[in-house]
Amino acid sequence: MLRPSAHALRDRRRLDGLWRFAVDSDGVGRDQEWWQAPLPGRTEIAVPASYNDLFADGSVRDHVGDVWYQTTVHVPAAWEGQRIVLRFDAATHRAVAWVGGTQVVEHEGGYTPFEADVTDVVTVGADNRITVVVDNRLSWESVPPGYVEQTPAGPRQRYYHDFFNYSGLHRSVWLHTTPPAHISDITVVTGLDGTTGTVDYEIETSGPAEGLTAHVVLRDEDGHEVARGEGASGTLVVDQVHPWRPGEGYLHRFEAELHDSTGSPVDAYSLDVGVRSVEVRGTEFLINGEPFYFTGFGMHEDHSVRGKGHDNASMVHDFALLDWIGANSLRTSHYPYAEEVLDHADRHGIVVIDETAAVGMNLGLAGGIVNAETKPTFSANTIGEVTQHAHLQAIRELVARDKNHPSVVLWSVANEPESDSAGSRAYFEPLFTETRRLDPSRPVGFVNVMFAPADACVVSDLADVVMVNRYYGWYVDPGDLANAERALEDELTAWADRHGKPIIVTEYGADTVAGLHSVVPQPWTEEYQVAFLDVYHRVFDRIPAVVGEQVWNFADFATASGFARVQGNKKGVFTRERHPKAAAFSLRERWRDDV
Ligand code: GCB
Repeated sequence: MLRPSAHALRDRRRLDGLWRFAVDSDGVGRDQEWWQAPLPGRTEIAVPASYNDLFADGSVRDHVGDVWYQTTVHVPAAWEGQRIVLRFDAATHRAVAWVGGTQVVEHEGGYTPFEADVTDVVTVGADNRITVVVDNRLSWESVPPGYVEQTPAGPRQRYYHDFFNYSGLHRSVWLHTTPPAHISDITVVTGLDGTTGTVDYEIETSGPAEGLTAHVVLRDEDGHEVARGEGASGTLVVDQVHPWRPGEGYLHRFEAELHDSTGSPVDAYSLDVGVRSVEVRGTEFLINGEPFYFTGFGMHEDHSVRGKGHDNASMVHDFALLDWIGANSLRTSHYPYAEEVLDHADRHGIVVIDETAAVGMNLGLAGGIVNAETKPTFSANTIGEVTQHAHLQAIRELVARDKNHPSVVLWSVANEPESDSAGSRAYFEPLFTETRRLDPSRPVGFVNVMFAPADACVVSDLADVVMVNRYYGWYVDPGDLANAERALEDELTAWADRHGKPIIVTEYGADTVAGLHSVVPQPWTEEYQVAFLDVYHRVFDRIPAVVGEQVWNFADFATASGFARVQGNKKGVFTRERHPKAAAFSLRERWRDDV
């Protein structure tokens, strides 16, 4: 599915702004067919944004179930004869949309785009009403999983992951056109051999595309043509190529056109392409054939007021802070981020570990802490076959969306699932196979939890890279950094010895309330966070198989309520407002050569 584009043959309208909004507290909107008329009430909402924190109302923040969005859009008369598409960049966690009285699409999964061909449904040259219902419930069949508990005070959403269940239309909504015969998908896979770059491409077309031929041109950043080709697939070869590399997001422009038999273009689509290679060799992670060491963070799409709503100003600022601190990478913990984030990473040479929304698949853990759960994680009544299908679909949609981003170097199929049981192996094996089938060009991994060390984990051998989250000195031996250092070194050494793969420590961190201090490092103080990270860094520097360090977390973030959370998770190196804690300065010294 290609993103909306605007040029002589295509057009697009972003439908962001203020929409009508109704919280369906009684769950009656579907029966009463709320899409048939203006929504009840006079509430307005900003799109994109999570709805939870926009109103000074706890019942909206913690609402479980449907909310409704509605807007009216004028479809230009000039769009007559074009294929008209309604697209949602994301709706968390599932949605149904109508144009006027006609249902046009439904979608499951909160962080990937979906669209509907509405050519025959919209009235061109007139106003059209669009209504969307968004359901935020998590179940054993959703990714991520959860369940709704009926309590005496009403339904409560329970889940096992450690971030707030922000919901709604988090990203842009679009109405756009393509010609009837059009380019429907493009896949590029790049390679680099010495100074020669290759771009394998494949173009899919839809509609009455008979007799049409595809023509492609590759241009460098100055607009000079460096290669051209003809046909729906092929390989472009570029001598003396300027590669994409970490820290320098050099991009080529791949321009595809469909021509009719007279040679006139009937459709065109362009993509930014970074020519680079990725390979795991022994315990090394190679980008362009050179060993790469990841520095950076597990992040969250999380800001005050707008929650998980994408916003370019905040994104630019977050990337400026990554640059300031010397981070060269990030993990999209724990769900696919807005595509704008990947575009930005592409352009700025930030390396991305791209993760699905499969988090909280471990009933022994809840909200980051050990959970006295008696239910098994993988079973017919909890995470089972239906979840696995949803998970496979989530992987397909993630790879389809992000396959062309040079910044993405590694797929993460899940964060901290149970991985030491026969059930976990049976659950995960098909997911790895499918990810590799969809994209043989990138390594695949998952993020291992502390309960499944090197000799107990039965999933890690399926992965190309070992990714581990560890909290010695926090959840284990809190306050005791001397023992934490020993235990961490022992464990990482065991991983290196047993698996012989590159190790990326994708989480390590300590909750820190900005402004709390102590002379002797004590948990929750800024001094402790600095000392804690120092211990980990000493250990990483002693183990050659460790090829990456991503601190948990970039910034403080909202979570469900819990006695171990102080208005959210405080492991940020920046506060939620993006003010630096002391650790930000010590990381900057470690990660930047010039400080
Ligand atoms: C983890 C999880 C992350 C939590 C973190 C914590 O292992 O992957 O989502 O937020 O621990 O702070 O507990």
